[in-house]
Amino acid sequence: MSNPIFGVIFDLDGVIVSTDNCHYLAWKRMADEEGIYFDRTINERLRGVSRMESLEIILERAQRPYTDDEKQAMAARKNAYYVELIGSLTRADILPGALDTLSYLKERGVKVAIGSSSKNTPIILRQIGLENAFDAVADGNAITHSKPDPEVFLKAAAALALPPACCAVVEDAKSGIEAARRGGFRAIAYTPTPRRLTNADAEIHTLTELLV
Ligand code: B16
Ligand code: MG
Repeated sequence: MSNPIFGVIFDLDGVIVSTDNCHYLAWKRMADEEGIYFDRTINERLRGVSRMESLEIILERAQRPYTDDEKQAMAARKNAYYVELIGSLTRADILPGALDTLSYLKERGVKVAIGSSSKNTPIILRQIGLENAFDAVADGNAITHSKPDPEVFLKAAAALALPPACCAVVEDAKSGIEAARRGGFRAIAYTPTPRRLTNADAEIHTLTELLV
């Protein structure tokens, strides 16, 4: 029998709000400027992965090696493009079912948190008007190891004062599902478009499937 769930930790990008296209457009602009091939298939590999690790994946197609200083500058440039794009996010960009699901869980006394690799989490939550909607927020600013390391989810669970075994993690990325499993959480894969995430404990296609 599985443990009762007293907390739900939501990934941000791809679960609460769809920023994937903003990440894609920002990386694409930077890659084009550098003459590095980049497409949406490669972009899929960046889900849940930290900014610097994402850059390393993009640089697999580079024609020359880049110094650490150049890499820092490229990541900063991409982030500036990204921040410009997320500046136009509004409440309308919250993904379907997210608000109803949050209300439902809160009404039942279930704690809710964010567990995101993104250092831009505070900006995104402000843009979509959810800065006060969660009992805890753990993000890329609070961690030294990004997904698939469980650190961000362990921080979120600790902030909720709950053990991992009593929390579910809702994730759209392979790295996030692996992080949840490694941390001892119940791993729920959220795949709005058909995209099997193996190793999850459960798979949902709409967030309202959590309303049970
Ligand atoms: P930033 P999540 C992740 O957010 C994104 O999925 C991933 O594509 C991005 O590289 C990462 O955040 C870091 O984002 O550059 O804003 O710090 O899915 O863990 O909420
Ligand atoms: Mg995600």
